Amino acid sequence: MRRNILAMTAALLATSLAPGWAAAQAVVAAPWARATAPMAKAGGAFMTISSPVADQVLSAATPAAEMAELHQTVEQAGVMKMLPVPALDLLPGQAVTLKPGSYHIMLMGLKAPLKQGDSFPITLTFAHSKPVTVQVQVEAPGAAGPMMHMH
Ligand SMILES: [Cu+2]
Repeated sequence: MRRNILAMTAALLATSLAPGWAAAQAVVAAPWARATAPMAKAGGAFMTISSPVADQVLSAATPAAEMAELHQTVEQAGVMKMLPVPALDLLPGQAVTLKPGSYHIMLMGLKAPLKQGDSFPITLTFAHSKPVTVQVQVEAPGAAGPMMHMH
C-alpha cells in the first residue's frame, strides 16, 4: 500500500513538473548529526548541499527540535562564535559542505537527546528548488563526519 502511494506520488510529480524544474532540484547528501549529552537542548546537523543552478538555502525545520537555524561558525577577536545565516548561497554545481566549525544547522530546543544510531528528518527550503527532506543519521558525540552505513 505504502509502496503504491509512493509510486503514485512519484508519477504525479514526474508529470506535473516541467523539465526545467526537475533540472533545478537541489540535492542534499550525507546528512548527519552528533549525538548530544542527555540534558542537551541544542545540537548540530551537517550535510552536503548542491544545486545545478544558482540557488539559496533559506530555512530548515525538523520535528526533532523546536527550532532549526542555519548557522556559521566564525572567529571574532580570537573567539569562536556562531552567527545565524539568513540565506546560504549555492553556486551552480558547487557543493557546500556543512561541517563542525563551519556552516551547520543549529537545532534548538531538542525534544529528546540525539542518540547514536537514531535518525530524524530535516526539511530544507530553497529560494528556487522544491523543499528537500532527508533522514539525518546520529553519529558518536565526537564524530568528525558521517560514517559509511552498510545496509
Ligand atoms: Cu550554531
